Parts: sequence; structure tokens; C-alpha cells
Amino acid sequence: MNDVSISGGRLLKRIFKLGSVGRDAEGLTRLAASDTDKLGRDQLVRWLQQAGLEVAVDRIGNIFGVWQPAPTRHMAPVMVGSHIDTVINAGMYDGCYGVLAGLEVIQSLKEQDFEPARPIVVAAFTNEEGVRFAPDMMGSLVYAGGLALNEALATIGTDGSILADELRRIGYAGDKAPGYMKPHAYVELHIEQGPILEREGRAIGAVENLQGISWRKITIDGTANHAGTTPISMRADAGYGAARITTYLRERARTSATQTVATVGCLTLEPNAINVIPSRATLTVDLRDPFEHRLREEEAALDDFLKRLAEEEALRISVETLSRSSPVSFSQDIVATVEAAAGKRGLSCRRMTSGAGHDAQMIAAVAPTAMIFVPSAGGISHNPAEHSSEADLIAGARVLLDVVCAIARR
Ligand code: HGY
Ligand code: MN
Ligand code: MN
Repeated sequence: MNDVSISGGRLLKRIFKLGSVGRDAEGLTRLAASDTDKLGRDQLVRWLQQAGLEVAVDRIGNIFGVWQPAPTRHMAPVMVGSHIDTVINAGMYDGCYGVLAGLEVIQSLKEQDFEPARPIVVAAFTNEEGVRFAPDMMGSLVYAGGLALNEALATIGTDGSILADELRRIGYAGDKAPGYMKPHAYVELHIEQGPILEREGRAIGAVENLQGISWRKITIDGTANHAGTTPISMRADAGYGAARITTYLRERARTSATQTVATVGCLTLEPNAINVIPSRATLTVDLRDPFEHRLREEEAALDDFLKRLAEEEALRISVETLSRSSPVSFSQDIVATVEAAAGKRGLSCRRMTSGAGHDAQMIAAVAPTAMIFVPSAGGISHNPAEHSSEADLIAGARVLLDVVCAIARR
């Protein structure tokens, strides 16, 4: 452990404050590059400035708070952070916790005259959630060189907007080249968003790997017809096709002996009229598995199913890949540092896989990376009921402090 301590009160106050930014009667929503995302970004920048950090923004809108004491200027930084964009009607901890705890760690180190051997940087990556602009983890993917900047900037959102225009409009089309600062190491603190830590009564998760994610958009074209006069045998019902795909995915995942999970999160029917057989259905499929070969098997099995379904039901089915990331393993050295830090603080800890996608999976391509999880109440996330206890939030931030000190001292 070290003699620097964080201010748990300041961290919690900022989490709750940021959790109120972009909230209305429907709930908390700060979709990437939206007006509410701007409000969240502006609030974060104010806090970074108050902490005396240099604020930098790159061309994909990633925000960095940089602390680089003069003797460290030529060194690669230790980077912490996550994201502050949210899903629709979100919880207030997903992403924001990791950014604000990272800020708290740096601000406390700075205030208590810690002398790092390296700069320490907190990052808030653009568009981690991918709800408005696919793919998800976009800002960190561009930062790590996994997606060309211009291709990302040209992305068209679900509302028809163009990301480049939106970043300019909200004032976060920065001037730094993505990747301009190659981290010496990256550590991301995040809520688990799943049930494991709470179920096992553990305080800390030392995350050593993260599962692969396949996002696809499926368009099913049938034939609009009269709901009353058209015999079932003469229908090309796009809505029925969508239902068959949803139940196929669920049954296959439910009965398989693997860890595969499958979700149909978006579904629209056209013309969406009570007495018209749908001519078109558009749906999204989110497939995940910790093993690449399993994920590929699931993608291939779905393709075969779609072919059969199209023939059986006289439908035309097309598939568009929205995002695809392979499973990622993190730095065993940093994972061990997380475990040691938790142990020294008497916090029960276990190694685990992340079911959710995170910016860490992208930054792992360019720097030794690992994650720290704290328990999610009821395993709930991407839901306004998302909650982690104040004690767990502070404990996680203290472990982040210890891990950063251990790496920054080396
Ligand atoms: O989809 C995910 O796992 C992350 O929340 N973007
Ligand atoms: Mn997140
Ligand atoms: Mn999320």
C-alpha cells in the first residue's frame, strides 16, 4: 500500500453529479456526440482543469487529463480511464466510475506530492457504447489503430447524423492525432455489470480476459399483405421471420453447453400497422463468447439458419456486420498487481472474464492492459437500477490507486 489516500467523498460526489447530467423524466441518456454527451464532457473537462491537469482532445473526440511532472515528460504514461457516454435510460456508474476514479487517483497523487516516474493520464474514450454510432468502443479502437480515423468520422448514426459533424457541433473534434500518446500501461476500473462478485461475496475482480463480440444487423424482406384475407400458407411475413430468429438464438444459447450469449436488442417492423403483414423487419444480433472458434461457430450456424428460414418462408434476408472483436487476454503482470493490491487491503479478489466489452480490450493492442471490477448489485447494468455500494466504489478506487503507484514507481 502507499501513504497517498484518495478522497472517497469527492469521488462519490462527482459520480452522483455526473449521473445527473443528461437526465430527464425518461432517465439518464448521454448517447455519443449528443447534446447531453456534450454536457457530460464539459463537466468532466471542468473537473480536469480544477485538478490542474493538461486537457487534450484528439480528432475522434477522446478526452485526456494529463499530469506530467517535468522530469517525466519524455516517458510513456500510465493511463487510466473508461468512457462517459451511456446507453439509453442508463445507470450512472457504467464507464463514469472508471473515469472519475482515475481522475481522483491522479488528483490525490498530485495533491499529496507523489513523484511519479512517468506521466499519469486519465482518458474518457468516445462512443464506447456504440448505441448511436457502431461499432462500440469506437474511440479506443481508433486510438489503438484498429479503425481508420476517417472511416470512423464518416460513420452514420441510427438517427442519420454523421459522427464528424456531431463532434464538431458539440465542440469535441480535437486536434490531437489518435494514438499520439502511447501508454506504458492501461488500467481500467469498471463495475462488473454481472452477478459473479456479489454472488461470491468478493470485493474485487482482477479481470484477465474479455470475451469476443459479434454485432450484426439483419434485414428481412417479405411481402406486405392484408392481415385478414391472406391465408397463412401464402404469407411472406417478415415479422414472423424476426420472431423465428429471436427464438432460434435464445434456444440455441440456452441449450448449448458453452458460455455463448445471444441478444436481439433492436427490432423494427414496417409498415408497423396492426392489419398489415410486415413487409420488412430489421433487427440486431449481439453474439458473445470467450472463445474465438466458438463465436465463429455461432456466426456460421446463424448464417445456415437464415438460409433455411429464407427458403421456408419466401423471405429475402441480408446481414450487415456492425462490429466484430475477438476475445482479448490482459497483462498477467498487471492482473497480479491488482490481486496483490487487493490482498494488501484485505479485499477478497478473484480472477475473472469480462462479459461486457470495454475500451481496455482495444487499448490492449498497444499497451499492457488489465481491468479491475467492483460488484454490481443484483448483477444489473444498462438499466437505471444499476448500483454499486459506496464502500465497494471506494475500495475499487483505492486498488486502482495502488496499482497505478506500483506501475508509476517502476
Ligand atoms: O456492449 C458492451 O458490452 C459495452 O457496454 N459497450
Ligand atoms: Mn462500460
Ligand atoms: Mn456499457
